[in-house]
Formats: sequence, C-alpha cells, structure tokens
Amino acid sequence: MRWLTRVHLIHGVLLVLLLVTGLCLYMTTTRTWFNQLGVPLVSVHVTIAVLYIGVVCYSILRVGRYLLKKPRASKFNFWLHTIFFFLWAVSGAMMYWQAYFPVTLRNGAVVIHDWTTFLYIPWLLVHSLGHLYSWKAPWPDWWTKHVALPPAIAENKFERRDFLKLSGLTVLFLMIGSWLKWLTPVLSAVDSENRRRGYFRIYNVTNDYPRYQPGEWSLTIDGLTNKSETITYYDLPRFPATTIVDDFHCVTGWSVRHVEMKGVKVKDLMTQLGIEAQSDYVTAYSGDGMYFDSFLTTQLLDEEALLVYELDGEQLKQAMGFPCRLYHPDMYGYKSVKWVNRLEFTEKREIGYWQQSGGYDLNGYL
Ligand SMILES: Nc1nc2c(c(=O)[nH]1)N[C@H]1C(S)=C(S)[C@@H](COP(=O)(O)O)O[C@H]1N2
Ligand SMILES: [Mo]
Repeated sequence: MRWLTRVHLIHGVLLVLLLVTGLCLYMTTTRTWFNQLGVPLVSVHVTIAVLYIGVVCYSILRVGRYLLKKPRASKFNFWLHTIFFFLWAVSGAMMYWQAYFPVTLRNGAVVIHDWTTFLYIPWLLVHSLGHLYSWKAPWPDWWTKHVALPPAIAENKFERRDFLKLSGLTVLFLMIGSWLKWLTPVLSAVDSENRRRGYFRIYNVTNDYPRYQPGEWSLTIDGLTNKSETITYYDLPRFPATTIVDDFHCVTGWSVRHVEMKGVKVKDLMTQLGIEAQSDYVTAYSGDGMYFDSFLTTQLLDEEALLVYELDGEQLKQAMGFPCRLYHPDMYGYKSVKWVNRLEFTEKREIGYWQQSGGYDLNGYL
C-alpha cells in the first residue's frame, strides 16, 4: 500500500526530528549551542510538532482501520503511538500555554513529556533497526503472525454474546483501573514531596559559566547615579538580609515551589551604600559576559527585588549563579540574572538577552 508507506515515512521522519530537537532542548550543552547559533529551538520543535499533529490527524483513522486485520505487534505499535501521541500533544500544549495552568499540572506535564520520550527511545531503536537492517526482534509467533478478525467485526455482526463479553471486559478493566489507582500513592511515596515541588533545570546561554572563587566576584552599581560602588562577596553578609519563600517559574513551563531565598534587597543595598538612582532604567549584567536583562528602576527598588546569595539554606550552587543572582518575586525566571556582577542605571531601556533572541516580554511579570 503506497499511501501507507508514505505516511509511515513522513511520520517517522517528523518523529525523529521531534526527538532530536526535544533532546537538544533537554540537555544544557546542546540547548546552549543552539542559543549561540541564534536558532530558536523551541519554535523549531513546536513547528515540527504542529506538522506532526497534522499528519497524525490526517492519517490516524485510515491507518487504524487498515491495522485491524494486522498482527498483534502492528496493533500494539498503533496503540502505543496513539497513546504516546496523546500524552506528548497534551503535555506539550500545556507547556506551551503554561500561563493558563496551575503549577502542579504544569510540572506534571513537563514530567510526562520527558518520561514518555525516554520510554519511547528503546522502542524506536528496535523499530528502526528492523526497518533499516531488516533485523527482527525474536518475538513469539502469536505476537507477530496475522490474526483472524473476530466474526463480529469481520462479518459486521454484533451478537448478544459479543455484547456480554465486551461489557464483562469493560467492567474488568474498570476494576483493574481503580485498583491501580490505589497503587499510585504507594508508587509515588518515594520522593513525592520533591516531585511535586519540581526542580531547577539549569539554564545558561553560554557554553560554560563563571565558576567564581569567593574572592573573585564583585558587584558594581554605576551609571546614572550620584556615585558608583563595588562590593565583594565578603561584603554581602554585612547588609541587612531578607528571606522569602516563593515559587520560581520559567516561561518554558517548569516551576519550583516553595523556594527559600535569602539575600539583600536592592533597595536596602542602595540605601546602605548611599547610592541614589538618577534614571528610570537599570540593566543587570551577568558575569558570563552574555546574559543581561533590564528593569524599570521602580521594579527593582520598590517591588522587593533581591540579590539572592542563599537558596534553601545553602549558598547558591555554581551553576545556579554563585555567589549571587537577582530575583524579582513577581517575575519569570529569565529576569533572575545569575552571576550578577553589575547594575547599571541608564537613560534608555536596554533590551535584554531573551527579549532580543526569544521575543520574551520586557517586564516578564508572572
Ligand atoms: N546568566 C544567566 N542567568 C540566567 C539565565 C541564563 O541563561 N544566564 N537563564 C534565566 C532563565 S530563562 C531561567 S528560567 C533561570 C533558571 O535558573 P537556573 O538555571 O538556576 O535553574 O535563570 C535565568 N538566569
Ligand atoms: Mo527561563
């Protein structure tokens, strides 16, 4: 059947492209490469996904009908893909339109999107080996040989007996289903607190990130101010500390809830240093030499923005911005410049890294 072969090929190619772009998005190193090449990988992934959804919607009924007469193995493939397709599409859509979903749902979607992909990879390897090298997995006969259709379907007769059998099966499945439901709390007891909470995915737009020794880091406040000042790592504890517990949200869909962050409010720091802002905009620069973002002066000074140096009671990990990252409690994670080493007050508003290359909103309010 020519049509089927063609659909299968298009389907396979799109799915492999989705896997490759998806894995590249998942891994920090590759994500960073694409960032540096200026390739908006998320948009590429989403575009392919839309094409893929189109192909599936166009072909699924016809393929399903064709496979009815096929061996169990083909039917299994069909159902596997239908289920995975559904899980990928729904969780992906929730990640894409994440602003409309509560945090717990959204984090669940990210986990499902990741895990379905990991589970899928071994299957894909076996399947493509079969197609590329005509290698066959040693499945038993009953699995791969053609099966006769049940008379009810073959002759289009649906008898009382079939109806009873179907109803019986349905009840059985419902029972198994509800029984499994009792199992889930047991299965998820391990580390469930952490899973519900979510975890930080480490993002940086540079290949490597600054690994500061405490003595190497400093933060300069300058630009349109009455004076400029530079503080070091050892100065940080000398300023009044503020601790907040807040949820951290990334626009790409993941969140971490109840993160305890300790640091100095930008406002307190400025007051203590006797610095007065004389312009309406501030740019926060990262010591990685690439990343920066801008704020209204009022957003940093009057909205409790913090220079965070402790997270959940420990000093920041190097990958997460040691010794200090900016944090605005009402804004997305991309405003949280890691390894922040300069706050420059400016006449005009600078357009930050992700606003230039990702089209992110300037203010980034949640
Ligand atoms: N210097 C720097 N800071 C950064 C980024 C970055 O790429 N470089 N990514 C931002 C984005 S988009 C998010 S969601 C958070 C992620 O924080 P994490 O890497 O600690 O998980 O950091 C923000 N701060
Ligand atoms: Mo982000």
